[in-house]
Amino acid sequence: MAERTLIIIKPDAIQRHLAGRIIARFEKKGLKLVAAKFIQISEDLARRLYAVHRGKPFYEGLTKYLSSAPALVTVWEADGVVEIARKMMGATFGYEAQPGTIRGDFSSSRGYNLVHGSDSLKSAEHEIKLFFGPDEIIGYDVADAPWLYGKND
Ligand code: DAT
Ligand code: MG
Repeated sequence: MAERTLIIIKPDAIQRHLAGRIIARFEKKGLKLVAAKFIQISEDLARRLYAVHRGKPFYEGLTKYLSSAPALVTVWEADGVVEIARKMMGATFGYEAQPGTIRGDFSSSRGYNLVHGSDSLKSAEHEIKLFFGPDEIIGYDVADAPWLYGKND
C-alpha cells in the first residue's frame, strides 16, 4: 500500500479562507485524499499531537493555537507522500519558507504557519491514529492513476 500522511489545515488557514487553495495544491500534485474531518481539535488532542515538543517554550502557545478554532484534518496517500507533502509545505517558519511552498507563499509568521504535516512514516502512522479510526479512511482508485503515476518501464 502507498504511504499515508496526516495533513492538518490549521485554524489560521481556515480563518484566512485558504483551505481550498491548500487542498487544491495537494490534489494537483496527484496526492489522493483518503480521509477528512472538520473539527475543533481539543486541547488534549493538540497536546498529544505535539507531545514531542512538550517542555519547549512554545509548547503551550502552540497547543492553544491549534485548539483555538476549527481545523480541517486530512489524510493523503501516495508513494513518498510524507516527503512530498513536507516539501510542498516548506520550512517551519513562514518567513523562512521558500516561495512556491504553502508556507512560503501564504505565511510570514513563526507559529501561525497554516499546515501541519507528519515528518516521517512512523509519526504519520501514529498521528493518523490520533484522529481517525480504520473505517474512516477510504481506500479507492482514482480514474487517472495511470497518467498520474505512470512509469516508463
Ligand atoms: P513543523 O510544523 O515544520 O513540523 P515542528 O514540528 O518543529 O515544525 O514544530 C511544530 C510547530 O511548532 C511548528 O509548526 C511551529 C511551532 N514552532 C516550532 N518551533 C518553534 C519556535 N522556536 N517558536 C515558536 N513556535 C515554534
Ligand atoms: Mg513537526
